[in-house]
Amino acid sequence: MRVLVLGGDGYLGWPTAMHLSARGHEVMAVDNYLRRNLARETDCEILFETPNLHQRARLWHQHAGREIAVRLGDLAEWPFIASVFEEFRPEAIVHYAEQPSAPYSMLDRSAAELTLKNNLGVTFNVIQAMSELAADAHLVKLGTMGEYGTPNIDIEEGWLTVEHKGRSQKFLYPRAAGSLYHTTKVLDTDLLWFYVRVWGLRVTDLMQGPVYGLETEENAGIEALYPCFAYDELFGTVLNRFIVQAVAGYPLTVYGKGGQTRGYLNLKDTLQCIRLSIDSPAAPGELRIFNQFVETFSVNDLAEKVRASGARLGLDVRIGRLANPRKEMEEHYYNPAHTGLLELGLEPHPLTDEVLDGMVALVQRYSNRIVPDRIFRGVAWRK
Ligand code: USQ
Repeated sequence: MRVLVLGGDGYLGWPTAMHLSARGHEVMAVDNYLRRNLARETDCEILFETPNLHQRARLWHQHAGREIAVRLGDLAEWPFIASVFEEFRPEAIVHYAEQPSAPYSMLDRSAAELTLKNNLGVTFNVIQAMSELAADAHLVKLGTMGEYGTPNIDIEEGWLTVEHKGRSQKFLYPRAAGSLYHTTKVLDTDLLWFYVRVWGLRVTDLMQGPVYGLETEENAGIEALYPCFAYDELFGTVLNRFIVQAVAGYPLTVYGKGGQTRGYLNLKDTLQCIRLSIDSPAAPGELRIFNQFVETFSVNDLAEKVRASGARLGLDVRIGRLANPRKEMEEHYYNPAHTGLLELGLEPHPLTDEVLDGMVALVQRYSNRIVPDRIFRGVAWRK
């Protein structure tokens, strides 16, 4: 299949491009380096050297004998996205092309505006480009488990049937996001649902939890093909951050009471979920929603696991307790359904001791690159 990977330079985008290419899809990766530029502007550079997309595509070709086409430009600009769709005529589109950080979206007014305009603007343009130039293509859109928030009832997979005064109707499950970033994903879902209803688009919206990990089948042992692994407060996800903190001897930055529970998954499982979604597309006029995670953990669970892993590897890991810079529930009920992707064939990689020790040991090899100043700044959810 011809698969467009939008946001193909990112933590998930580049591994996805390689994974789909390795499985015989014709892949074009598109990016405008927004994520790289924001990291540079905010002094949040990542742990590994990541060559630019053209260089990585060349390395991939040398390594795997397969081509990944690369286009650089801003998908929020109509002439650019239209030229990409006209040239490539995608059969599937994987849409990661969004500002992905909750703390960045809460940094200040201009960061919030960038997040809102970029995320909604790109999703809108993707919808328009599909309708005009790739009407039968299937969109695989990355949403987030954070769209649901932490309600005091079970979270269903995207939809909820409501009984009211003797009648019933299926609605999008209620959303209550905890940051502006997460709210843009709620707005994306609403936009997609509208155009699915009126134009019959085919869409899979993946409600993904925080991802951890580094190595995949395609990049194992090749640093230049590693994803952009962030450990700073703005762009790093919590487990990746804790691993780096453990190696740096920095007390683990548990926010508040640490009972915040989320659904986590290994980067390898993100790749499987995307591939499985592409291989069995949504029908025309269907908004299919999957909850994309493998296991739930609280922040305290993760901190304990990293402390134990450190002990096995000779590191003395301390757990710190910080006043929570975010506005979120620190003790709450959390029971989300996640059967859809398992039914499609997902074979989960759980967070075993061996997997965690492997990640810690890998980061230990690069410990001299860690800049402790990047670990915590306290970007607060204030008014
Ligand atoms: N947390 C800490 N200490 C830290 C960092 C985070 O206690 O040093 C806590 C946060 O307060 C939160 C939880 O860990 O309760 C997860 O935080 P995170 O930074 O790993 O995840 P989040 O900001 O929600 O965003 C990440 C990705 C985002 C994705 C989302 C999935 O950056 O792109 O959509 O995970 S989810 O969390 O399910 O919404």
